[in-house]
Amino acid sequence: MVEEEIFRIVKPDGSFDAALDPRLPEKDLLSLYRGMLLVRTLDNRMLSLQRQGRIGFYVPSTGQEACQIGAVFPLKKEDWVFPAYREPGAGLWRGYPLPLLVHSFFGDAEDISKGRQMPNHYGNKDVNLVSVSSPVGTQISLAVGTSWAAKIRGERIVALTFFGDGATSEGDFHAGMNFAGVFKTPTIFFCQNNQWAISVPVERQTASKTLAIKAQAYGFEGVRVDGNDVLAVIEVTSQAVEKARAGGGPTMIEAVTYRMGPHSSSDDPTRYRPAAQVEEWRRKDPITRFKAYLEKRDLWDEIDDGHLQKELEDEITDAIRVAEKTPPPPLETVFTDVYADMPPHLREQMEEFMKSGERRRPEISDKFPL
Ligand SMILES: Cc1ncc(C[n+]2csc(CCOP(=O)(O)OP(=O)(O)O)c2C)c(N)n1
Ligand SMILES: [Mg+2]
Repeated sequence: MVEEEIFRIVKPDGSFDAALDPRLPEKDLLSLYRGMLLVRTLDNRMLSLQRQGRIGFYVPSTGQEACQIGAVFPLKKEDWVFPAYREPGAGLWRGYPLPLLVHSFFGDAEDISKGRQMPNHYGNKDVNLVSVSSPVGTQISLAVGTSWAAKIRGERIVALTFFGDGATSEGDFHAGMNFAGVFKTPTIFFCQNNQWAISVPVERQTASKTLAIKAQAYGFEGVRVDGNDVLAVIEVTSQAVEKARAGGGPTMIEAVTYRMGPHSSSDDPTRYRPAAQVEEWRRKDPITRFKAYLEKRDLWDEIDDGHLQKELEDEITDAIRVAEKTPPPPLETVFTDVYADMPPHLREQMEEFMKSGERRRPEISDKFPL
């Protein structure tokens, strides 16, 4: 494939190229739709919770559902995923339980990281989802290292890392790509080119014609795919995964997509991007496109859609209700999980902290009703 071409199976109106359609089983198609709609629904609910002051911060991924789910669809349980911060769907698809993910947004006592992480920094070792990386691009070299270790050990696993268009300007991206090319590591570099790095457009990231073309310089294949076409994302990622598993080395995938919402709950994109561009991409929405595809294949209709939307809303409401009733993590957890046997100086600090912490706790819980 020529690097500048964008691989696509389903067009925005749901019509599709029958010769390219992978004809996935109906069960998988419906799960994919459910998975994408769950992320979209979760985004809407979490952003409104943040606006009501019930959670501190949120990073929406509206518009990028096909990327995050399509990219992990071909992976096996034992493969590794190194996310950036806009991939809750990748975790959910791999089996991160929704209630547990919601606990992480609240940073409460049931949160896997016991509220120690920054908000929105989920991760779950049960599903080989490494913790979110917000220093841009640092996850890339970690994925390369993990896949190199797997290769040395003779394990047939791959590591897939997500990163954005902005991350391609970071040193970690170039170091990781170079190392992967030289050592032929089983790494999938999944770049979500969502056109923006906060307020910086992709044109200011590179003078290269595309992002995928950069792989050539490192001696391996780079492909461009329509990141709003979940079937196309699955197809190119499956090929990359198969190649990596068979010892063929890394692939870079540039998924061309769009961040439909703000960068985070702290951002107002209307200050830097034209409304016409947002509108143009709204017409390419990955969820409406996939829904139209399912309808064209007589697998879905408005009644099914109504039922599913209600079911997802209810599931999220239940998770929020439970999380809001969950207390904050116990104060002493600040000190635990570092040493198997706590050294005396730390124990001393913990006891002192517990005394002062007890005094401050009512004030904290007044501000943030948990
Ligand atoms: C090393 C580093 N520099 C700057 C930032 C601030 N920052 C956070 S996200 C971001 C934009 C990243 O854009 P991109 O890689 O395109 O990912 P996107 O947010 O679009 O998904 C920036 C500059 C950071 N977190 N880390
Ligand atoms: Mg970006």
